[in-house]
Amino acid sequence: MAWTRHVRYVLLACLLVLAYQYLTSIYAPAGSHTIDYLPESSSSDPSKSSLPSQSQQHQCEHSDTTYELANATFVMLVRNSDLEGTISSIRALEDRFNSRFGYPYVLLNNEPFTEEFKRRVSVLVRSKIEFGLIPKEHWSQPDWIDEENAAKARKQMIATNVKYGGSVSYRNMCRFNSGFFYRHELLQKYKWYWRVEPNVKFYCDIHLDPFRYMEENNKIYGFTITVYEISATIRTLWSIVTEFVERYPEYIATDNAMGFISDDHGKTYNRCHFWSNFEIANMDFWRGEAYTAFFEHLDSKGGFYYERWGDAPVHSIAAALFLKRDQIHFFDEIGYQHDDWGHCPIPDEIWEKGRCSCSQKGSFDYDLSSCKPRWDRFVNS
Ligand SMILES: Nc1nc2c(ncn2[C@@H]2O[C@H](COP(=O)(O)OP(=O)(O)OP(=O)(O)O)[C@@H](O)[C@H]2O)c(=O)[nH]1
Ligand SMILES: [Mg+2]
Repeated sequence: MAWTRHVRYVLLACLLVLAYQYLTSIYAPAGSHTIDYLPESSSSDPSKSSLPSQSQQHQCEHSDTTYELANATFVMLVRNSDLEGTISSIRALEDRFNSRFGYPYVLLNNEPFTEEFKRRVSVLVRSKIEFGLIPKEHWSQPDWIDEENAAKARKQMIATNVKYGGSVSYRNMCRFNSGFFYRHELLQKYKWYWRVEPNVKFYCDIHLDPFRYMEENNKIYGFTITVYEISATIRTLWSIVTEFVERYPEYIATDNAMGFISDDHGKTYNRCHFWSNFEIANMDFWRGEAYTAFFEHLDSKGGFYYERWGDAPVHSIAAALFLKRDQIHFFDEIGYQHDDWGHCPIPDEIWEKGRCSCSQKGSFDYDLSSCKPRWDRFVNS
């Protein structure tokens, strides 16, 4: 009868679909990852990508699609006491981006993570999550630092109310983020990272895979917020950078972004830096010859302890000097909040496409403390 033939065809079709899914799951290439639906950046031109249409989503729910993830991970440096803030950041990131992609996480701590911490965080994500301990030598004031001088600087910063001015552990953290995180054994297998802090917010759906975007567009360093550094924390930093530039002119990129961080062709630093609590970047840049020499030069001067150099100006100055200006990328579509300052996309089409929950009027971009207007002038110059 016609209907039994019809049933046979349907069964045969189902069998073929199952066999296909089985074979593709076995032969998926290393580094590729099966996800619920095809992220837009699988198109050859990521700038033209858009959310899959309802019909694509529907179709993809029924047929697995393999998507090649970048060689990338999230990195979080956190304490056991940051548990709730860590959960909140990961939850936001998963909701707005990663539940559709499945990038892994590496969490680092200068003390062993508790079992409770690992359990509460691991349950949040389907992707791989690893917990690492930072070696002591990457997280301590070196012996050759003159403690008397360092203590004097801390005392003075306390007296003048410099944020974290009296803290040695904050200085260890800044030095670690400047010169060591990318050397951690758990990060060796990765090229790209996205730095995430506890208690940050992500306001918009992130449709485009930022890692793939960076890779496919020859970008090295990505940011969302740029601000002025507190002068008291970097008194001698620029003169030491200038010394480096004079000694190693070969590391300075042609067509670099010096014009963004200096208003007088390098004579002085205007204190603009990319806020490093959010960073999407290529770790091979930090691992490379120019930055390695740069970090060693800075570290040898002791300013992480005699002053309070932050990893943000250190990274930003390096990116501005050793990269071509168009290798630095502003992620307008990533609505993001850290403490009191947040970036909300100003262009309506980006804000609407991201279904952003932030107020465009409240965006830090055009605040007096923001360097974004300078960045805009620089890129349009
Ligand atoms: N494991 C560990 N992580 C730390 C320590 N101090 C800071 N961190 C982490 O380092 C990052 C930066 O520290 P924050 O205290 O947020 O510093 P900040 O962003 O300059 O300042 P805030 O405005 O307070 O956020 C965060 O991811 C912290 O969780 C520490 O002593 N141990
Ligand atoms: Mg912070």
